[in-house]
Amino acid sequence: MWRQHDLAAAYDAVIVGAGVHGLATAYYLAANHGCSNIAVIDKGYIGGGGSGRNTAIIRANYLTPEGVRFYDRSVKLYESLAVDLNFNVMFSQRGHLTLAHNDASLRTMRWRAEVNKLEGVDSEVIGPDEIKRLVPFMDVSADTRYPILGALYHPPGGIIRHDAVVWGYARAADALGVQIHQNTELVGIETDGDKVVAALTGRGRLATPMIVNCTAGWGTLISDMAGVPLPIVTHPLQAAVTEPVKPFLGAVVVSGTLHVYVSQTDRGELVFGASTDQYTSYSMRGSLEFTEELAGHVLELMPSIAKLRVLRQWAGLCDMTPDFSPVMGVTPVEGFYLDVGWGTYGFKAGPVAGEAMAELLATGKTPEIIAAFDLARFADGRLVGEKGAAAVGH
Ligand code: PYC
Repeated sequence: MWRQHDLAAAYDAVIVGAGVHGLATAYYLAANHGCSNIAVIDKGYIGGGGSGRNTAIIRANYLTPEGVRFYDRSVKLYESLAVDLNFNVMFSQRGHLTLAHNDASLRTMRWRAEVNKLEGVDSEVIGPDEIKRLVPFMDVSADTRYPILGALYHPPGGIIRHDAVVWGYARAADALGVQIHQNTELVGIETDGDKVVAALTGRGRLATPMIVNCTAGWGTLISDMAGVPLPIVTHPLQAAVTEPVKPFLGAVVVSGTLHVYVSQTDRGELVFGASTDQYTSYSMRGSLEFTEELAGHVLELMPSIAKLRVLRQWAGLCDMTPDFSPVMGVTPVEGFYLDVGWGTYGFKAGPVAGEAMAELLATGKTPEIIAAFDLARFADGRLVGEKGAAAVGH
């Protein structure tokens, strides 16, 4: 799939983080701009961080025009990814439903639907009868504790095989000459004045004029190495998967009120997630509290699966920004670039983030599609508030 290399003394760019963001950036640098003297380094293994831990939901039904345009480009890239990478990424656009159980969330769904439509994204608010047609087992009657008043329905949304995405990018980037170095930890960033000159790794010094921070969880620690503090706090987000059962759940179903989202994999397992853990931590362990709370919420939504057994649970790390939008682009340190702060949205943005970061590195110009996500917005008061588009309670 990809080769092992000795570390070279110098690279045109060093990308930190071999998840979907880092590998996609490397791939598009090589594929779109002919730059392949690039090292992607990771302290662990390919896709071992957020890329292997998310619940693989892809969607573009965001709240702000900037967010909708950005994630829609990602959905489009995902749609052609299997062909582009010659690797089956199993993208299943089975539709995405965000349930509203009260007037306030129905209003937000209407708002999102209108912004989506204005940006050419297929989303609409539907009522209980239509929800029942799409998800027949769902109790849409008025007798439940949290009656379902409607939902934001987003037909292009769905799920993907997240490991395949990471492996596909790694394989394609490798074939174009990019070097991937696993078990290679960044331990420092050498600067000359305000300019990057080298990435210092546990395995040696890599001379380079460009370093891209494509990490999740450790985004702030890497940026601190360059002297660029970030307004980010890190929270674990847990998820769980059940034993497989016959296919019965077509769409992805999200309920912000009940703090639960669920989809059924092609193997028949139900993949569940809930809210981020309330404490900041770098822990990626599951907890009993989470499973108990999740089970309570799930049973409010789907009482009929009470006997289903949980196979395993895990956690990933979410770098939360004040406005729930990422931090992308240049920094005050020349040659140090950011692709961080993904909160709970990172995996779905991988392709568009990679494409845009590659363009920035290759041309020196910030692409319009990421201009709103710059670091300077926090000082300037230009926040891009995406909290209302979260699947996850916070
Ligand atoms: O934004 O769809 C989402 C999501 C689901 C789980 C975490 N984020």
